[in-house]
Amino acid sequence: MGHGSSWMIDRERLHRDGYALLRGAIPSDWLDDLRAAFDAGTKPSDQWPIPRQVSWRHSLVDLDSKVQAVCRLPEMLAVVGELMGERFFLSQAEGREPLRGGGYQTLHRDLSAQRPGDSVNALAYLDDYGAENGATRIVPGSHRPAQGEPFDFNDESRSVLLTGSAGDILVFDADLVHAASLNATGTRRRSLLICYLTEALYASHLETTKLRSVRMDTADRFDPSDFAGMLRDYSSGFSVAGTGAASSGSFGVSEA
Ligand SMILES: O=C(O)CCC(=O)C(=O)O
Repeated sequence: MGHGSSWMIDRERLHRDGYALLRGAIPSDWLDDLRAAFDAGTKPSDQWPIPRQVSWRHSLVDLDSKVQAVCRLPEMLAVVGELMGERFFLSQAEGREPLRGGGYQTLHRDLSAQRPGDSVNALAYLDDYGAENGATRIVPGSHRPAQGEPFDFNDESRSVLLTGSAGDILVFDADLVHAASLNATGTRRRSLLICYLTEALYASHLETTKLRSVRMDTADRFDPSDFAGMLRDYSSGFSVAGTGAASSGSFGVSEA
């Protein structure tokens, strides 16, 4: 699995669902270094420019070379580019982990900035994740609500709990409804939250880098056409759990 593999993507499904779960996207021999970078970069809530939630561990990792490599994994950039549809840049990368007894979030959207699709986020999991340690819930297709149909963020009937392994990456449109869950056991669930924005948002990004503790160079530009050859239309072969836990299969993307 993972690095160097070719991935087949059902473009229509990606746009309809608003996310893809790339299983095993991070080369497994990177994971120890990534976990060490996460642990080394951990800072208490009150040492961030804007205090962070105390029920989470937050880590400053954006200068780490392996983290930077994850942010540039071609498979991920291909999916980001497909969702975005125009040139984009890496805006933020930080480490986050729900602590024992913490992590639970109400369903929410991270929100696009100026137009639907101009912001795409990714969660790169550094530990196995599931119902017991604060896995992410998502509501497929919730990123483009029909006009006049507000989403009830307390309604969990369409939410799907993702489960999977260290090395998976969830890529999602910033308007997709999602949330973290309670980490009841305290089993580690380190992740990297990675944000990409369209090039048009670069000036506003620069205005808030200090507040967001962004130290890395964000000058690189990525063009969807650079990754076009990596995605193929693929209309069958997906394994999708029904309602409830998505314990197997890939969503929107399948390894070739
Ligand atoms: O880590 C997760 O599972 C989701 C985190 C999230 O949605 C958030 O912090 O806004």
